[in-house]
Amino acid sequence: MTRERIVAKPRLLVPQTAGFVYCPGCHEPLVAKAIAEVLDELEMGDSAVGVFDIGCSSFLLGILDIDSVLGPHGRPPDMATAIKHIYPNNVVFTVQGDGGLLSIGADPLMGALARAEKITIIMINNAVYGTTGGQMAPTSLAGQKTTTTPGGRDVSKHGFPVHAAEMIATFKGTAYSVRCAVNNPYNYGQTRECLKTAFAKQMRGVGLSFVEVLSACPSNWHLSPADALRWIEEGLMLEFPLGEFKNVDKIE
Ligand SMILES: Cc1ncc(C[n+]2csc(CCOP(=O)(O)OP(=O)(O)O)c2C)c(N)n1
Ligand code: SF4
Ligand SMILES: [Mg+2]
Repeated sequence: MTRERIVAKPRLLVPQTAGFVYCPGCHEPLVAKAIAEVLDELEMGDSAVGVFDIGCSSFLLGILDIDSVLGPHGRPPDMATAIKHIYPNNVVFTVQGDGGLLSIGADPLMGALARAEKITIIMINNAVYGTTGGQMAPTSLAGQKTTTTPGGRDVSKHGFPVHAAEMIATFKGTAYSVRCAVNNPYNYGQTRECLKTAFAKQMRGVGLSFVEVLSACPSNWHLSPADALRWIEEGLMLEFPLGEFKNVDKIE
């Protein structure tokens, strides 16, 4: 009987011999795996450049086996812009947290959107500042307890959650804007398809592409990995519905 290998470690993932840096139940490694699989499938591993932000996405530097650089907090869209202008034939993407992209990095994001840069921005929406201990992020839900909102996010004082994928879709220079999740095999597969589309829009020079991924942070949600998985569906997805908010092949 011949045996066919149907599952293997993605080629572009670096073996974590010294231990794994992500917390148990974190979804960011799944996003890394999806990126690695898609780049390999598209044969873009040698030409991809990842620009990672300060935050838990900085761990991707040692996880994805591609050319990559770490930006000052919030600045990856500026760095990706520069890299893309110098190397227009390479696929250039950022991976950033919701804090990094939408609060300290709001200015670089706005600039890249306004200029319609041909880059891909991937945002991990875990509804907190994960790395620094679970402070309120722009995406924290109304009523969500965080270290800076111990009584729960009070929208009359702290404002409302920011819907990045919907907002980015309103920019003329955006070719593609989508919200995904990796909480079950079906959604993981969809995320892979979204990443493929986002990279394709960039390489066809259509415009900026954006992929938001809902991602569990069990450590700062103070939930077990299993309960965190449930809260993705019962909490986050109610505020942040999955779906495509823009998908065009030409910007006119
Ligand atoms: C200029 C600057 N300001 C603040 C910090 C502290 N800091 C590091 S990571 C972080 C927040 C990260 O949250 P997010 O971007 O949501 O990423 P996550 O860790 O949740 O993946 C902050 C405020 C910093 N490193 N540099
Ligand atoms: S702090 Fe949260 S986002 Fe960061 S590695 Fe741990 S679970 Fe993941
Ligand atoms: Mg975050």
